[in-house]
Amino acid sequence: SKEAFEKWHQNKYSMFIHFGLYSELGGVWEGSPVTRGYSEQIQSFAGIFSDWYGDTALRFNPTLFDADAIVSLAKEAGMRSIIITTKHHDGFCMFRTATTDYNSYDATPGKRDFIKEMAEACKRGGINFGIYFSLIDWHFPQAYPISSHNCDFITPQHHEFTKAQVTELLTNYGPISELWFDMGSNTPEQSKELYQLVHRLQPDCMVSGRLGNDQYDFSVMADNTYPEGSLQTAWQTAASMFDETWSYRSWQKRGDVHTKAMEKLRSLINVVSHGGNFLLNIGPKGDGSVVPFEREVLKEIGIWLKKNGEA
Ligand code: FUL
Repeated sequence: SKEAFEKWHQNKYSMFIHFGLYSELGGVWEGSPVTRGYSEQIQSFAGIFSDWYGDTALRFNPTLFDADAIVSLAKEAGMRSIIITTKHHDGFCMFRTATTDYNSYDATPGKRDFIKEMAEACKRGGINFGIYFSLIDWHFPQAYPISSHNCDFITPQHHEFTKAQVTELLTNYGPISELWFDMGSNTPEQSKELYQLVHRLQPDCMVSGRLGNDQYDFSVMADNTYPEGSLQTAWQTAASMFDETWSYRSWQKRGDVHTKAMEKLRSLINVVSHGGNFLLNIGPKGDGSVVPFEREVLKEIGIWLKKNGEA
């Protein structure tokens, strides 16, 4: 609806969070840095067997993940919503689900539901809450193992599985401002069914264009790209701190905070002045803590926005 769009459009500047089992690996496999590809996709880029990768869950214990502290940081940065990965291509669910044991509640020592923690913290902090959901799932039985694409087609079984998970996510965690579907190569019928399911459960939830087949409420630019001018549609750019990865990478050369803050601030102004929404990503470490460099960048942007009357 027009109201839902207006409300979403008001977010303008939001935090994206890539957090999952891959955060524990931090871009390293068997002692060596994996330099090919995004670190959240290390399972595929390092050619790791599913069960070996899954063993990471046994030591994934993010005791320093503090959802309220992340909400405070987002607010300090001038951000109005948080969108977090519920499940990336690896298929590991960061929420308690009845659909699979491959989730942070059942498979990790801490028995955590990070989506619940984040949803509740956003509510307490008075900011909007949205979720990222990958339509690729390398852990799903009918998916090709160790492939960057089980998105060549989505089997009927996988589609049912997705619907069950989406239903849980839109039922158990309060209002979801946007559902950031990623990498769909659904059939037109599958996309349509998911789009309708979302709106039946939460009419105001905005659906991202990566669901595919023109079933969307806002379109998403390619990663880290910016359109030439204003667009005729609701749109968003998602940006990572470093083009090479969205999730934490222990060996990332980060450089200077001020330079990065100015770079991202320019992107934010570019996007918002052309009518888009801007998502700026952080990739917490496996212990759940925010990387100090990323925290400092966000704080510096927040100070600039406050000084200039924008936050
Ligand atoms: C892409 C994904 O393949 C990346 O890993 C990342 O999540 C980015 C935001 O979207 O399509």
